Amino acid sequence: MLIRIAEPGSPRPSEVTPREVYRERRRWLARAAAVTAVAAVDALPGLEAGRAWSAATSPGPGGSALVTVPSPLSVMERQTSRHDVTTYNNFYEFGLDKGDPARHAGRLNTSPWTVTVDGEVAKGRDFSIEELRTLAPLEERVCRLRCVEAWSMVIPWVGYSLSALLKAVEPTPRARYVEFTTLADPRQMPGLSSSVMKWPYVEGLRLDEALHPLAMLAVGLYGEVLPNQNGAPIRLVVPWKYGFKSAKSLVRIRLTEQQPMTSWHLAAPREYGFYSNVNPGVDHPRWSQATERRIGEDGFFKPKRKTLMFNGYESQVGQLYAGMDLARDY
Ligand SMILES: Nc1nc2c(c(=O)[nH]1)N[C@H]1C(S)=C(S)[C@@H](COP(=O)(O)O)O[C@H]1N2
Ligand SMILES: [Mo]
Repeated sequence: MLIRIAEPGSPRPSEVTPREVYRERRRWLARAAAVTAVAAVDALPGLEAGRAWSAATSPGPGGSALVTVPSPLSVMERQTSRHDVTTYNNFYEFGLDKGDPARHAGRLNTSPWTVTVDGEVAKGRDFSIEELRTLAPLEERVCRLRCVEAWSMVIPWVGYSLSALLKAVEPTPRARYVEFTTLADPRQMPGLSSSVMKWPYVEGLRLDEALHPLAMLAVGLYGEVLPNQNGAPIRLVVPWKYGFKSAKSLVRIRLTEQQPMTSWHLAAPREYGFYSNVNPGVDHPRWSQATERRIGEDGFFKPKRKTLMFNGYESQVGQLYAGMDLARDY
């Protein structure tokens, strides 16, 4: 029985044999070493800026503080420690282990950074990260994040509703979906050598979901600039959907008429649908979604907590899915 207490499988597209995992990791480590060398050379021209920035975004207290107002959309729940939030991560571009992003994302150069907003919009253009940090008042908004792997955290994000950006670019009447593309730079991201999915990492929302106030662009957490491993310099947070919808290190936001393809759906269509709403009633084909382990709070031997419909945000987002069969549109 004790063996069964291990974590549920991670959301890889197919069952991976230990030998494949081992080979993958070995290839990855070799790649990581190569990237370190390249990054050192690349850092030379912009050394000053790069150094200032990586100091500001390195994990641990003392990062650069952000001025925030409290959000009315926060949940009043015990927050996961900053240590757990910044050391237990999924960011496959930096490796598959939970500790890999904290170990390897420090080299990611997040300045300069632009996000292209285009597609079905009247005023599409590039936004610099500086512009994005000041586009709307920064809220400290405490949200639950429920990973598809059946663990969860409660995180005080810093950011604002994605709708502020979407409204600024004026969606055309044809816009029905939003596609989010994240950085894929093999010189900075050793995990791209892994074939677990096609890069870049792409996610999508229906436009009405994206305009819901709870859908957030985050530029910080715990009152400070976002650490690289959490998706610096800007990432999506969609608290009523499984964590993988909350795409990190965004470089492009495109409004579309057609439903975008998403990386996880492409990798394993039967396991990951377009909607990916947190739903305790619809199991993942390989494990239950009925319960979850709250990181840092529930020990392995404590009973797991029940997963809530839409991750506890049902009263706020439920009407977005009125009349839909959520077992089919999973
Ligand atoms: N670009 C990118 N974004 C990503 C991922 C990833 O691998 N790459 N992992 C996702 C998953 S599975 C989860 S659970 C959350 C984790 O966010 P956190 O590490 O800040 O808690 O990021 C999501 N965003
Ligand atoms: Mo996840």
